[in-house]
Amino acid sequence: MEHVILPNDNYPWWQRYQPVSYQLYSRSGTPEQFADMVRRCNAVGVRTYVDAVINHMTGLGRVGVSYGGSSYNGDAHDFPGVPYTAEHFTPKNLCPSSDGNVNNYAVEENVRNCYLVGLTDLYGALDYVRNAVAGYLNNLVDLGVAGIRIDAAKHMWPADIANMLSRVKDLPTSHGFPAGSKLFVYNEVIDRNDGAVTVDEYYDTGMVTEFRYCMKLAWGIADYGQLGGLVDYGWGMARDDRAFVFVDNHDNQRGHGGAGDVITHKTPREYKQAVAYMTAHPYGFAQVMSSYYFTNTDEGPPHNADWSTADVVINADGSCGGGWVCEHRWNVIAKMVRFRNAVAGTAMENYWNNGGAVAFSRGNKGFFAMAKGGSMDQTLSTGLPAGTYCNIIDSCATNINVGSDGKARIQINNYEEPIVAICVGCTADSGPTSAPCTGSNCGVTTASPPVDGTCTQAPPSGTSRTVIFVQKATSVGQDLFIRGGIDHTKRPGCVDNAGTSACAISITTNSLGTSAHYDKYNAWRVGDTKLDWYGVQSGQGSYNGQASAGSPLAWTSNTASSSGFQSLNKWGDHYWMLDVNMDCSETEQGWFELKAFLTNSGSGWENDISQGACTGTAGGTAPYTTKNHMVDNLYCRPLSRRSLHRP
Ligand code: LAG
Ligand code: CA
Repeated sequence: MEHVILPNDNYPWWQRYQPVSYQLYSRSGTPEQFADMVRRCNAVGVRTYVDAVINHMTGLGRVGVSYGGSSYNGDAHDFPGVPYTAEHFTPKNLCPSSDGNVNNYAVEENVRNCYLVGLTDLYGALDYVRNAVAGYLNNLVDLGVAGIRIDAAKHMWPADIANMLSRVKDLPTSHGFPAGSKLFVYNEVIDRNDGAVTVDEYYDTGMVTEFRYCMKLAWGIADYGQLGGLVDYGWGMARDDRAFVFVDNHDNQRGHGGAGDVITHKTPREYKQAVAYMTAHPYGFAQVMSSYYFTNTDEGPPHNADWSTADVVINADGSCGGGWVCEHRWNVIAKMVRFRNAVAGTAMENYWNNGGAVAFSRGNKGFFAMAKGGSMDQTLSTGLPAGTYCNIIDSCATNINVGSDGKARIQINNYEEPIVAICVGCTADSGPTSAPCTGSNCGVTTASPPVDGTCTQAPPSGTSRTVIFVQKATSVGQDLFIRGGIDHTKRPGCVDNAGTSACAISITTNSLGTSAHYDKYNAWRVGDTKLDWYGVQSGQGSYNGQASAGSPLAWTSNTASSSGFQSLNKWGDHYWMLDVNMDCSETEQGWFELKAFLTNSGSGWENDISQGACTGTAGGTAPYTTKNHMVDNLYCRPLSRRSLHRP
């Protein structure tokens, strides 16, 4: 959103927390650039979450013109870019503090009706304000944003938030969200059992930040003996399915809100242990922080000469440069996110802690151990089936053998990364495939937030973007589909039902565009969750009453001026295209079959195919022969078949 511009303070990071309008201009770019980023991220399974500042506008005394041209005047309560005028701000008589500012956290009305650090407080009880905020959120939803953090939610009345959210539409299926998905919401509430406002008041409006967790974790990393008490409901910590947890955030890592007793990237060795423990531990929905380096606590992000935010520099080794820390790319952190996804939905068991080292299992799916001093040697119960596992933290350089009694000798000898994480199905560079997110929980409903991992919005690991072109010069009005999967004779459990057949392959379709040219494609790809042999799927979208006949293709061209232009089409007109994320684990070692299907006085099924062996550098031998097209999905190749060919 547009925010104040403060050259005299060297454009501090907290400019952003003084909104001027809901136009998406900021130091980071334009609305068009934002929309483009979200679209491209969604296309590769990366979701976008927006920090929504809806409790207030600018501070008193702030006057100027913002990035999108909107003027602002805090003292006059004048924000024509929305527009908001004085009557849209909380009436003075509702705030019990003498100077009008929040200054007594023991009194609810003080916290919620007064001005937080002098920021002009929006009157969320008004229909007009609720509608303006919902308009902003609906614009984000239209652009494909998956969720929001509600800044300063503690300073808003839960009923006002609930009303605003009730006006927000479901997430668009055109961006790959399952029908009925809701905006993911987490409420920022700093609660240490030290005031009138508590986290449980926000359970109906989404998840809620759990700042006690930052402290408890920091204490535990300093003294492993305390890790066992990480979650302390006696201290009022949020319910497991509502807690939004993190090691540090943008405020408390630099001494702003919720600071004190927090570990940050400035002590990397401790930070890795803290993030590892958080991601291994089942409590809450975990957020991984990604920062920029700073010395001054007001300092903004790396910037260009005009103070606009600088691009992130990615070094040859995958780390970040240009002033960006990119904790999420650190080895331990990236690997532990995989571990968390691999063990999602399991409980913590076999907990062991000797004060200097800690270990536990996650159901029968994973086992985690960590040694404060850098070394340990202990035989422990892992909860895992017997077998040989490898430590994903050291990229499988070391093996761990679990005996038939479930026990294993756990040795750590690594000062910088003193961690062992093993999980069923995990290899050096991949975790097992988790189930794709289906149903209304994927976007996170405010009523029942999801468990991360089981419901990550990104395609699960093992999912690959797959684009299929079929060349066919069709007649006007004809539509082309593909059907496919695995031959019924090759697998048990194959039935004529996409939802249950073991021969159908899970897909999520990607948008190719929103212009009228793609109306049919967009209508038919709704609910198309399988590449299968059986025609229209139950629940699949229809176009003007016309049912789909498989997975829809869109007519494309390589001519830039054509309405069907697609940059991936390198060949010409009439290259019908499908763009999906495919669950590789359901292919035959990366192979799958398909055939085209032409409707509207078309011939139906494409003729049988007699396909020779693939040649060229990517060539491989199909697992069986078929009368259909046999496709070798290079990105779905398992390690054993990947060799040097993986593009
Ligand atoms: C939050 N959570 O409730 C944010 O996480 C936190 O970063 C925001 O404060 C705060 N709420 C308001 O959105 C940040 C800085 C403040 C800054 C404020 C507004 O931590 O330091 O206040 O954003 O930009 C600044 C000055 C104050 C001044 C105020 C208003 O530091 O001295 O009174 O602006 O002009
Ligand atoms: Ca308020």
